[in-house]
Amino acid sequence: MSRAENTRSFTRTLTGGFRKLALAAVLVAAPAMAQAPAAAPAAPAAAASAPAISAPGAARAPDVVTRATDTAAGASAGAATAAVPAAAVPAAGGGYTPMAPTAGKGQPVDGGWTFQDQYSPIGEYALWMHDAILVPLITVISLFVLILLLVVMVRFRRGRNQTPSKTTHNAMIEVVWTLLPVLILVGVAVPSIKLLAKQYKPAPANALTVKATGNQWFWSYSYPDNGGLEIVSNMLPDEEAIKRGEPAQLGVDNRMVLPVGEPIRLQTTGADVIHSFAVPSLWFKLDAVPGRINEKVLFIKEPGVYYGQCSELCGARHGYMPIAIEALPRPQFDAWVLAKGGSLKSAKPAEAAAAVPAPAAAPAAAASPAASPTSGASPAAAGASPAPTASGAPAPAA
Ligand SMILES: [Cu+2]
Repeated sequence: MSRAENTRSFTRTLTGGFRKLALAAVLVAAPAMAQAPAAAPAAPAAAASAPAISAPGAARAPDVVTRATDTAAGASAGAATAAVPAAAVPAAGGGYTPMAPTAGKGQPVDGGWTFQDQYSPIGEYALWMHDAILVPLITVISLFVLILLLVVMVRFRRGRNQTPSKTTHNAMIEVVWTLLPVLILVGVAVPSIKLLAKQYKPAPANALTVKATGNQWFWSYSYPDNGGLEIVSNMLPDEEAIKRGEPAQLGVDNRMVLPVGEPIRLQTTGADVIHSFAVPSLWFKLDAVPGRINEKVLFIKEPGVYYGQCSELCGARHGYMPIAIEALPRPQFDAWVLAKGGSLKSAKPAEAAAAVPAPAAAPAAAASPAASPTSGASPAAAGASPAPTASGAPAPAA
């Protein structure tokens, strides 16, 4: 073999090996990467140019009603009417006061460089995988390759190595550099696929259903299990957020309130363009796509306020549609629902059906009079099917 041929065969061996490695690495890393956390809040530069932010305080209740009616592809007329008592009750003095956020919990921290602390079981598992497996592995491999490069550069430099070796094959080394990466990747694949499977696990049938609709540029939340309650959530102006003790550009006028310690079926859809509902500290990110409903389980371990942002470039004010989730123990959540004019899931089917103005819900509930209170009204009102519900499935008009 000539020297040129030697070099060519050596290069072929190397590139073939690298191609296999790269493919395997992509396969293994993909599930983990899919959940990369949302970036820190957007730069404050354009905050002042926000023209459409709702007026805080006294103006809140009428604002909610107008917004709900205005929502282009959103709520039906019936749902808009349902929003009236929802907004009017707290304005008249309901028992709910928004929880004060805890600094550093559920929100970005100054100088933060890694994931936010996690408050869901899946988030804790994912964070463990990142901290205990991925980062140490990446560090060890990078250092190992760096040391090998340095050794080669020094020991085999031209000055010290006038007549290069003509070795082309070494069975032992080739077996090792193929097997070792395969074993490492299999080792990473086990927790990685486990994490992926956890995230795909559907919610139990009796889980509370909540739907988040992305609009240009605010979020609206509907609670089909709670009488079709509708909440419209707009970002607070910076001064107002700071006055209320909330992080600027993350605070909102009306939060998404959820119960803690139970699985929640969180559905997302888009009213106009694709948005993405993302809350880093709860390890939750799900695209909100017009014309379809995505769903994923959300489980919050402890009460608190958790902030997130729209994470899909959705237009000019994409950076100004934050998400604020307030997690409360079940009794306080129920009290919030009642204060907002909603009904509880365990209410009698007849009542629940009456409270839901969707034409689809009423016949469904009537057709199954023998159904138990829990199973009666909920599936029809749950909005799990693409059929129109009180909360307004995405209109195909968009
Ligand atoms: Cu968006």
